[in-house]
Formats: sequence, structure tokens, C-alpha cells
Amino acid sequence: MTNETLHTMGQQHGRRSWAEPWKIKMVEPLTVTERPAREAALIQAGYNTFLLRSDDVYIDLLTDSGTSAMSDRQWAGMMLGDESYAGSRNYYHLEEAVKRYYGYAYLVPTHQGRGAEHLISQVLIKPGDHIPGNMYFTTTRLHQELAGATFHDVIIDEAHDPTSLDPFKGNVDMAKLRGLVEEVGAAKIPYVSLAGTVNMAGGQPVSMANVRELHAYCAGLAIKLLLDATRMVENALFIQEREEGYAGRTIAQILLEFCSYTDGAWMSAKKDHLVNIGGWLAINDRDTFEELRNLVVVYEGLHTYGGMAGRDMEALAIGITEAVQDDHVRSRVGQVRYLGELLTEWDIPIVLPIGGHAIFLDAKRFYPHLAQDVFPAQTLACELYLDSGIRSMERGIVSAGRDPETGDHKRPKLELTRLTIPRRVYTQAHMDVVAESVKACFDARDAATGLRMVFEPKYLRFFQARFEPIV
Ligand code: PM9
Repeated sequence: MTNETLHTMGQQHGRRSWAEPWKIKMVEPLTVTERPAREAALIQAGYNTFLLRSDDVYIDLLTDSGTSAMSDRQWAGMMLGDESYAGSRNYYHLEEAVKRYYGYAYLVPTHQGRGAEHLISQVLIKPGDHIPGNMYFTTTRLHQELAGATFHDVIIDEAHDPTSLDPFKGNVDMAKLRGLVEEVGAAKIPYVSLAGTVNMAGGQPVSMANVRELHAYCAGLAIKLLLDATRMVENALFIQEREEGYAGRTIAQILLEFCSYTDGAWMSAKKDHLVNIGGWLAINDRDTFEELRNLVVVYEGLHTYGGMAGRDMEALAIGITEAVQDDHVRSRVGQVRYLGELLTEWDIPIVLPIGGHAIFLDAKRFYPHLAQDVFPAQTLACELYLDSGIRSMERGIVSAGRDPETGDHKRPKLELTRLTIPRRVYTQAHMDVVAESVKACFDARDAATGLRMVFEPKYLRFFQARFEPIV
């Protein structure tokens, strides 16, 4: 068959695949384990995937945080680390990259996202304040609460429905926000906490129209609009694909426009920015910056390293430029979609539309016979690990924690198990293996009996809680 014939056949089938815009230069062997060893490891880990040793894991989909593969350029950048205590040249590279792609005036580096969340919460929140946000995130809300605020979820209702196909399920419901402002008063709301994409909703995006409207509304009331920019490049791809007028704009252009409607941002650089550690906080207001820059030296490190080594800042500065390339973002989200489409073809219940960084299995529909109090999503994470050694993460009642007022479990509408895809790490063949293991668990779903929690830490319990199977 000639190349031409092949080409014609391709056109006849209408098939045009995407592929990763890189090739693999270095590999890390994986460990394949047997079921009895996995059973022993899971008992040892108290049925919590966070407590497994990574040596006992085959394909690790716990998180996309700090688990990306760095490029040859980033590794080369590590060798250019300027480890001076103050004024490292790598800090200035980072400052320049953040300014160019995010547009904010002032930068404070931090060791990771929650370092930035801690600083911004301590500087802007007073006890008794209220923080509206487009769904909670575990660490973000905790820092807001520790600073004395009450968090209010003002995301649109569709975000809590895993079957809703709304293209922008991350949007803020303006009526809910207005209602809160009327109830508590604008003076009690230092900022709106806006995340793009929304992790706990399934990696769902916020539209440009929504952030523009929010900006106009908040500016009129002197409420800051602050962005959790952790996965904003993925959000930008969804805007490019779904929002009128953005098809011809680059990810970098969309990102810059989106950020221009906000007053500042915090960042877990361990996600979008393709590094294993790092974070930052950026803000336009000079006075707030001065306070943040003063506080960072108390908790993180000097204001020109904030807990990162010079080499980390160099890899991060390079990672920012790589993160905003259109072909990179398309292939990253394309891989997530590949897995999600396989699962939907097999009628396995997942959150739709497929999000940017992960597939979220809908444990309520997966295990309709299990009550939320026996932790269906945690159970599913365990079953998946037992089946194949694949590690996932609970994002349901365990992650939601307890109501600080009543002490009862918070019972989120979404009870999800997250298969999080690290960037540039796994291949399509790995995704096939993952899909087949999920299918095996789905076929065996009637046998699942749930878990009971036998140890519960005070903060962010999902990281360290222990469970036992209900028999
Ligand atoms: N997210 C994740 O796996 C890592 C730890 S929490 C299970 O999804 C957002 C939207 C995040 C996030 C971390 C942080 C905190 C802030 N915002 O982990 O402290 O998804 O760098 O960032 C995790 P750090």
C-alpha cells in the first residue's frame, strides 16, 4: 500500500489523531504487584491510598500535583540554580514569567500553593468575615477558616450535578453572590475566591463572560476578586474550545485576559507549571503586596525565594512558558478525554463534561447500594487499588470534613473517586489499562460493602484517616 493510499484511507475514515508534542528521553521502571501483596499493603495503609508506599503502586493517579515530568529544558535550568540567599537571578526569571503570562504587578514566591493560601488568608481576612467561592477546595477553605472566615459556596447548581452538561460548570452564580452580599454586607467580604478550573467539581471551567461580570460587580463594591490559578491554563483551553469569540485566540492570550479581570492570584505551581515543587502569590495592589512580602519571611523564607531553591525557581520559570503552549495543553487535556471517553463508552458513571486534569468516577451511581456514611468513593479507590495497583483519590464525604459548628460530617452532593493524570508521564497504553481496571471494578460492584473510619485526624482528614472494611 502506498503512502498516498494510506493518506486517502485516513481521509475516508475522517480520522486525525492528536499526539503528544514531545518524545521520551528517560524512563522510570514501574512495579507490577500481585493481589496478595496489595491486600497486605492496603491493610497496612488503613484503606487510605494516601498512606500507601509508592513502591506498592503500579500506575499512580493519586494526584497531578508535583508529579509531572519536567522537560530537558527544565532539567538544564536546574543546573543554572543561583543559590544566593537573597536576590537570586532565578527569582527575577520567575517574576518576569509570571508578569508576562499572568500580568500581575507584584510577586511573592512560596514553597507551594497552601503556603500562598496561608499568607493571603492571614493578610486579608479578619475574624467574622465571609468568603464566597466557586466550590470549596480542601486546603484553600481550611486556611480561610483558620483566619476566622466562613466559606460560602456560590457556584452554579449544575456543578453539583455530575450529569449536567453545562459547558462552564465552574461559573459563579451571580444571584447567590448577590444574596450573600445582601445578607452579610460587602464590608465583611474581603475577597471572592475564584478557582479556574474547579477541582472538586471535576476540573470544570469558568467562562470569560462570568469572570468579566464578577469583576464589574466586585469592583463596584470594593471586594477583591482573587483567583486560584492552579489549573488556569486548562481553563483557558475550555474557553478557547467552548466560548464564542475565543477559537482564534491562543491559550496565553486567553490566560492574560482572564487574569486581567482579577486583582491577584495564588498558585500551586506543582500542577499547570510542570514542576515537582513550588508556588506563588501575585497581586496588583501595592499595600497588600507589602504586607504579603513582610509575612512571607515569617513563614516561607526570604521574599526572593519563599521556600524554593534557586534551581526550583528556574525550572518553574521555564515550566510556565511550556505550560501555556497550545499543543501542550491540547495533548494534556486530550489524554484525560481519551480515558473519559473509554469509560463513558462502557457506561461507567463519571462526571461530565470531562474535565481538565482528571476523570472523576461517580461513586454514588457506581455503588447505589452504599450509603454515603460508609464512604463509597473511598471504597472505590480501595477496590481499584486491589484490582490492579492503580492509585486514585477520594473526593467525597471524607475530603469534605466536618461542619465546624455542628461537628457532623459535611455531606457533599458529589461523592467522587478521582483518577488524576500527571502531565507528560503516562502513555495511552497506561490509560487503556486504567480503563480496563475500572471496568473490572464496575463489573464486581455489587460485592462492595463499604468502610468504617477508625481514625480521624483534626485537619484535612482525608490525608491521614484510617479505615476498616465493613464485613
Ligand atoms: N491540590 C490535588 O491533588 C494536592 C493536594 S490536596 C489533595 O488536587 C487547588 C485548586 C489545588 C491544590 C492542591 C491547592 C493547594 C490549591 N488549589 O498542594 O499546597 O488543587 O501546592 O496546593 C492537590 P498545594
